[in-house]
Amino acid sequence: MPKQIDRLGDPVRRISRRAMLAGTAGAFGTATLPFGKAHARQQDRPNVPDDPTKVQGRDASELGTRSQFEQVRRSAGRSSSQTPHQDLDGIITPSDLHYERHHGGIPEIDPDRHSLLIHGMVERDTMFTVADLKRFPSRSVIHFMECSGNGGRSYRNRRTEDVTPQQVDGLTSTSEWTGVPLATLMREVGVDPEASWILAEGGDAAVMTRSIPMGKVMDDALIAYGQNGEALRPEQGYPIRLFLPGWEGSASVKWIRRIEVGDEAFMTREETSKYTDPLPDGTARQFSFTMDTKSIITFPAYPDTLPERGWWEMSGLAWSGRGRISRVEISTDGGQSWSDAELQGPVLPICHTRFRAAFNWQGDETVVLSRATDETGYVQPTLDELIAVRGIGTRYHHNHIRGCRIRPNGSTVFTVDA
Ligand SMILES: Nc1nc2c(c(=O)[nH]1)N[C@H]1C(S)=C(S)[C@@H](COP(=O)(O)O)O[C@H]1N2
Ligand SMILES: [Mo]
Repeated sequence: MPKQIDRLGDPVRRISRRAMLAGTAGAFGTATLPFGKAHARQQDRPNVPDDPTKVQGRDASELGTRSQFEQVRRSAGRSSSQTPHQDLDGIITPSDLHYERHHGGIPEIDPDRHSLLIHGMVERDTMFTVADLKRFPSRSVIHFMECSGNGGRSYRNRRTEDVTPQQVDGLTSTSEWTGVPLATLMREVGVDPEASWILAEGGDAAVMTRSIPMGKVMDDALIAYGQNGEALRPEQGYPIRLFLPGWEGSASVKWIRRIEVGDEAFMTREETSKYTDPLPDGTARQFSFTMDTKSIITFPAYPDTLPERGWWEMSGLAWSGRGRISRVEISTDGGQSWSDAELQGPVLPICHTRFRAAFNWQGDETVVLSRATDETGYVQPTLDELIAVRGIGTRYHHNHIRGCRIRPNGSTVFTVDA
């Protein structure tokens, strides 16, 4: 096996044979690495004992922390923050790195004073406290959630760019969500058989409101209070949020406080002025809830530099709002030919799925791309194919093929084109 992939998927921390023979490999690899990954530069690395077996280790503690060598961070603006996909393995996003998007800031909510009112076309208008909700049979599911604005900067601007996977596509994350199925609550309040939509309202300063069709409500909508085994983070909607598997993040109303049941869509500002896609023919795509199949390459990606030719292992994430990922293909010639990547288990429906593929970089200018297919047969489109049907005016649902250009000196830049 070529030496570059002897530490699979993590060539950054690879200890080179040359360095080992010369005795220059430190405890964390060679001094020439890392390439902008989330590891402190060699010179400002924390001090550790030369031989950890000769000193008593640190005591137990009430709250764990990451190794001081792991400097993973969201990239945060005022109203959103992005998951550092280039620094993560597997499929679960640590809760403190789950992306955030909020229109009115993160409210401070006392769970003992928070409740969910369900009213309208129901037999019994009912107010549920958070404690009431936790008495119902719970359900845990592992799903991605993605903001429909994710990837927008690569739709409007097709130049190759110095942007990381986090900066382009960091508005998607995967968690285990625990809560009570909304269908259970609907049966509890006696929903009118004629009802066809609900209005979901958040308890934040934005008072975010979205209309959700009854089919989704009764299918797999969740009133979630748990995230990755603990309470929701405040950023994710503490103490309760709506969670709609596979649908654009904006419909999963956080800090949910009210559900009104009706027989038509409520036409809130979030589905008229926003979250609606203008099409080239002057019409608009409204209630475009489902997140289409997409994949991103997380290694190699800007600012990675491949220090030498030979075998490298590409890695990335693929997901679909319609079900399981069935196939990911990679191209190393800008999309002229494709070959299957390996899907790394678990491969769950409506969930980030890790893929890997070895490729032999010969030192030429090379464009690597990934293309995902889901179990319904939907194939991730090229940017040209997407623009042909959606036009350039749309601000949402940018799931086109993307990847990176590797230059002859090994440096990389983001690209959507050959
Ligand atoms: N109450 C409320 N819910 C909200 C929002 C908001 O601003 N207020 N933002 C929405 C948007 S646009 C997205 S993409 C998701 C983001 O969820 P997250 O912050 O848990 O990742 O929440 C949605 N739910
Ligand atoms: Mo969003």
